[in-house]
Amino acid sequence: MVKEKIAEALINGDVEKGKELAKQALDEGVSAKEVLDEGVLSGMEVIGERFKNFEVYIPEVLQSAAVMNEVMEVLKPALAEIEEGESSTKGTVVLGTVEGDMHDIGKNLVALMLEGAGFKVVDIGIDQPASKFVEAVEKEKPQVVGMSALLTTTAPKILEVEEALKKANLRDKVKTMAGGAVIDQDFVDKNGVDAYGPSATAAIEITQKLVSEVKNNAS
Ligand code: B1M
Repeated sequence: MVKEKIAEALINGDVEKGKELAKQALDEGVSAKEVLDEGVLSGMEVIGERFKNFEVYIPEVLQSAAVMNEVMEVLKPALAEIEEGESSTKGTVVLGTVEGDMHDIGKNLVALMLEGAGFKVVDIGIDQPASKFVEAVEKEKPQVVGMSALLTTTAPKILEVEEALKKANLRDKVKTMAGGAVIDQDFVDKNGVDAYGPSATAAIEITQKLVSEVKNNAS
């Protein structure tokens, strides 16, 4: 019940209610993951649908995103605890939203979950051209490069990152992962990306696997 109410608060853009309910849920023993999946993300799904159908507009979407960020602040310590317990292999991930794309809610969630799981996340931000991904890889020497894209028009930018990494002779030193509303398994299979991240929680296990592969190749 409290999870549905959190989704409702998110849909209504009610920050205070969202925070209060998230605290209540944790106090009642609801897991942070359940609050995330069945409260926050299901609320965001409804907003996404309404945005698509022109039932709500940019200000409402941003208000819901603000509720989501505040609720995530409440959940953060509990999420970090869960994930730390589950993680074993650590590594570095360079993460960004590709050029032309301003969406960062999903990327931030991925960063939060990966950090909680013990990975070092170098978040290069939104609207990042391929050259910035390359620079970050040269500087940070990550095992994984994560790319987020939410628009049909920006998904091809993922290929530009792949090409730029090849040109800089870095592609065989890293594994790549892509996610976001317009990305699916078929897209990554056809475009030479190493892995598809369907969700922030799935991204943890996938990153774990990719880091292990890179470390095994190096040894
Ligand atoms: Co935008 N937008 N938006 N938008 N927006 C979508 C993506 C859209 C699908 C809505 C729709 O029409 N149905 C549509 C894209 C259509 C398309 O191209 N196929 C769209 C559009 C058209 C636009 C604009 C062009 C609208 C306009 O101005 N006319 C414009 C573009 C701006 C730009 O980027 N250049 C725009 C603007 C905006 C806002 C600014 C209002 C806002 C973004 C705010 C922000 O991010 N700070 C916004 C939002 C919020 C959305 C929707 C409603 C929600 C996206 C979101 O945050 N979801 C979205 C509709 C939708 O996705 N159904 C929509 C919640 C988030 C937790 O999910 O990002 O999918 P998501 O991330 C998930 C997974 O995908 C995964 O993990 C996350 C958590 O589980 N994941 C990864 C994501 N990245 C990953 C990376 C990984 C692994 C997993 O590894 C690296």
